Amino acid sequence: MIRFIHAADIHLDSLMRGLDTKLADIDPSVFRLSTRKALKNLVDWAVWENVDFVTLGGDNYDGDWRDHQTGLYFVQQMARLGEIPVVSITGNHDAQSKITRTLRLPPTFHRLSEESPEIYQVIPGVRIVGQGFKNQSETRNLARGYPELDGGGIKIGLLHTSLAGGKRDGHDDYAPCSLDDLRFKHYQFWGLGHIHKQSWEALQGEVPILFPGNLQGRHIRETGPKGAYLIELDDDGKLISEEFKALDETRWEELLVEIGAFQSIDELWPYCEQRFREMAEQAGGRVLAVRLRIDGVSRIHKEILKMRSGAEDALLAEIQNAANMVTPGLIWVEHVQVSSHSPVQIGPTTQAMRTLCEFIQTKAKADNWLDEFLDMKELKQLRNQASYFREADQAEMMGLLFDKKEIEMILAEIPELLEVRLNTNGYLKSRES
Ligand SMILES: [Mn+2]
Repeated sequence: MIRFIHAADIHLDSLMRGLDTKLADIDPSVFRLSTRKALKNLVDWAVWENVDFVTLGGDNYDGDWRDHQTGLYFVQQMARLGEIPVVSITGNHDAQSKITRTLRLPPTFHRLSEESPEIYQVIPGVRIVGQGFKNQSETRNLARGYPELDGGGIKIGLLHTSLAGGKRDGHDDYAPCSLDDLRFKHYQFWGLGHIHKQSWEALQGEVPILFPGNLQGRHIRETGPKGAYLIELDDDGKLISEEFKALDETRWEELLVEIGAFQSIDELWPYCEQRFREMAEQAGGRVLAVRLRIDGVSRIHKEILKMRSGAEDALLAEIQNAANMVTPGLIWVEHVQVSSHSPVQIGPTTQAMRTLCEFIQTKAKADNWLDEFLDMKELKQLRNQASYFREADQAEMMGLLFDKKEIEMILAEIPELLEVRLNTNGYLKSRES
């Protein structure tokens, strides 16, 4: 039996975007350092479990190191693994051509070739096959070049890929391949990287193919627990067990608050408190970044809008206040999105705006104009320019403007913005009374 941990997309020292944690009274460095802490948690787990080896599916780094500290931290953690070997490949973020600084790694750390698929015997009876990215934009099907291996023993494939199907979850289409490309190599396990959402592409009764997801969520599109998998294979390479362990230090979550049943806005705050309490319990003491969405048809909708119409966002403050009451210093309310409505008996202006609102939301979601927009060559040119940003987080923020879900969210907020501004000017009020 062999036991190993597969992780990917560590993105060490990735900067988190838009950290405005003043209201939450949380030191932003808690978030900034969390990719480091998550890596430390991974190493602690591997040592505790005394695994046979660790595999890393690419994007160990978020980009070129700002200075040697990033590399020093990585090497230090690899050294803490002691005798446990590590086999790693490069991905688009840490492609060979991107990283300009180097540091010597422990002899137990092996980085597979970027030139061609390399076969590496990590421990007796176990061979790992993989090829890293030489350049960021790897559009070839790398998997196709992986060899079918003769002889006994366990064979594990490592690959950084978007699989088939083009852009997936907002990730670029790199080293595409089909599941069959992987299956037909007749390995016993495939450890992938690149897609930040964890998923088993194949599991029961098949060759297991795993995206472990990234090790640490870095923004609101990377919600929920993040971590790695402990895999046990028997001597024939058959999967005995798989265990996910959350290794993230901070966590991003979305919280939907339905206000339909509320008669008074005063009921909203204790309700939020209760929901925050549940979230904090599930997060096991981690610091949370929460994006809250208020939805439903309710009389309190107008009051909610009024609270955010001033120079300061009183709504955000009151919701942050609810979070602080149950979990001081643990929850940062990252954003409050309002998609609720007032009940119907309101005047023609509001009715017209609701029609507009529905139009925008339906179009944003139902039509494929967004896909067509995102597919335009002009936009692709802009997108390529984003990769020239020296700072990875700037490139990432730019990248979000090419993210379908993010655009949908921005569009969905237009009616709310209109309504807030009309309310501020007293326009709706005078027309309705
Ligand atoms: Mn990647």
